[in-house]
Amino acid sequence: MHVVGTAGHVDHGKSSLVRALTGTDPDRWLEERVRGMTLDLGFAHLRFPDGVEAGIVDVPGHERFLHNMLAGAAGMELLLLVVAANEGPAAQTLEHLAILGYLNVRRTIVVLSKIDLVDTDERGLARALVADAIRGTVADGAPVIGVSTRSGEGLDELRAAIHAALVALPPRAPNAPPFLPIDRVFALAGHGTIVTGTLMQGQIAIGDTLVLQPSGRDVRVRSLQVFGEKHDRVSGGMRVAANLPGVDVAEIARGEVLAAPEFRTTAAVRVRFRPLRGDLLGRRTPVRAYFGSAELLGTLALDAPGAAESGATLFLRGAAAVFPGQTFVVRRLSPKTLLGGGTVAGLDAAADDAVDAPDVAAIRGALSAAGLTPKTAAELAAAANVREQRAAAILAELVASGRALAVARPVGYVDALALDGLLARIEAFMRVRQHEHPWALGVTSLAIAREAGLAEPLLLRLLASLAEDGRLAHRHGYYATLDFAPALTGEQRAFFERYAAVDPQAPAVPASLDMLVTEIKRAKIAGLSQAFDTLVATGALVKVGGDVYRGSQIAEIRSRLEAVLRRDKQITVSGFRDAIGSSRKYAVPLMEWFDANGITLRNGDLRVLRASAPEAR
Ligand SMILES: Nc1nc2c(ncn2[C@@H]2O[C@H](COP(=O)(O)OP(=O)(O)OP(=O)(O)O)[C@@H](O)[C@H]2O)c(=O)[nH]1
Ligand SMILES: [Mg+2]
Repeated sequence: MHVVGTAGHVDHGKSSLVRALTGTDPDRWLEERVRGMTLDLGFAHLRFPDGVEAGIVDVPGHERFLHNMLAGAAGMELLLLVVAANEGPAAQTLEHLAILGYLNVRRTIVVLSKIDLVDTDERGLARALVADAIRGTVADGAPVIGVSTRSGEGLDELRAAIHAALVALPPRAPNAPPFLPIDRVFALAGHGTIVTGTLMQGQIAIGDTLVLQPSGRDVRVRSLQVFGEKHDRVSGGMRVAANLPGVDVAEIARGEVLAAPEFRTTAAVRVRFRPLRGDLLGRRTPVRAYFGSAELLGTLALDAPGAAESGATLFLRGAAAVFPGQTFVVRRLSPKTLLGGGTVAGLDAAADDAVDAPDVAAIRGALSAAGLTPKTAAELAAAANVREQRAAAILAELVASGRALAVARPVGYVDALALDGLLARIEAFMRVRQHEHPWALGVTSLAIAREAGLAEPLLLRLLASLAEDGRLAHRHGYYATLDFAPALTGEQRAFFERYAAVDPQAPAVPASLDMLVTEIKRAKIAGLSQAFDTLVATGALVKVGGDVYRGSQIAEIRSRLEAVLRRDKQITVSGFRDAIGSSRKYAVPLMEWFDANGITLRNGDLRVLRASAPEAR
């Protein structure tokens, strides 16, 4: 048996399709039926006359419920990507595709839904848009079938395609130890606790003793069902309901695993990781990781940041059960964008043993108790009742594995998770500010300190550590998220085009700073002075004494200056003035600016080129 999953944008007709294929409404909650929207995973049983069968997992399309979609996505083998013919691919069509590209999907069928709402021309357009959207994704090359649940058009063709795909899917590792991520827990009167999930591998039989992980609790399987039918034995790919006597419903939650005793839990997972985009991840990134039906907080430590694929260690906040080859995805803490995914390579035994050692646990406890206040190795040694030399060695290892961070001035250590929490709050704040003031260079440490409720000197030490680790950007005294680049509004750009543009008749003549300041005040355009600072910081405008040049003017003036210096070896101010076709009024401050910026060296009335002059931009 195999698991078929739906995916696609909100309202594109996923649940209607499951209903049309199986007769079961996957929207099992009253609220879902009232709102006409899927909030959580739904399940249905698909059966063919010849005995071929599958479980269908229906997911919510709304981005607010993406965590629920993720809890169901890991089990999917055959994907029904639902795209409404009248709307075409939309945001969550693409997001779901990106997520599923990291998981276990083996085959895809694209369902062009609501086909009754479009005419022949629009069908052609919808097909072209779909072909474009799936190129290079897990759905590349998938058949596209137009379907209407209203008229029934295309349903037979879709059933036949699903049947053919199911028959061709390979079985799921029947001899591997069983591993069942739990996605639902409920109590059944007279039976006790029932857990349900997709059995990812192996087999379970009545009477088996399994372990609930990560709690480590032993449980005996009293009875098994697959879509309401009793089974003595179930195997990989089935949607399983297991009755676990002696366990209270309140003791189990989605995200836990019902697994064979072979599985150990670990807080450090070695993985092969493929980033969605290489440029957004530093060496260490706090993440939400999705394994099976679980959402786990942790830190992703990349061996090779920037590489298309890299070994990595995922340090989890708590221990989890995983198996080698298991797929996963990670999202950023805030905003929760997809960062990438991969497969489990193994458990990081070395890191795990370190966690288990009592003196390491004591140091970590002392770190965690200190929250965001950096502590020295000596302070932590005293708090943990550990020799200082041993504390220093443990701290070095915790820093190397991303579980603690070192801060400077004075040297101290902070718990990585406390800092992750702070970073998530800071990032959320920066994103709001960057959205409101896209022209600004970023946010000041003072504003962040106020937002975070921390003293600025402490915050500056923490920010420096975060910036050094490549987890936020620190440029020109401002802090920003890594992906942020300031951009002026059209109105602001028009202003500077008007008041600071190069005069083509007099290319070496600048605008006056006084004039600009007056005009900035007069214009009453929002954010204009910040936009000016941004242009100066990024080199688009250059302040030279009381004058403002365009960056391109300075580059041109510099190349003329260097041409003369290469020819004559030296230059006077009047020689410079003539070379650039300007007046003495501008030439003197310009020469001083070139001195100050390490390009020329003054020797009496003469200037020479510095051997160490920086590269021209
Ligand atoms: N005309 C037409 N409408 C359809 C068809 N299929 C679904 N709809 C309508 O589209 C709306 C959304 O359908 P759902 O099946 O709830 O969509 P969904 O993809 O499950 O939505 P979420 O689970 O919230 O992401 C409902 O009003 C359906 O009646 C179809 O084939 N034709
Ligand atoms: Mg739905």
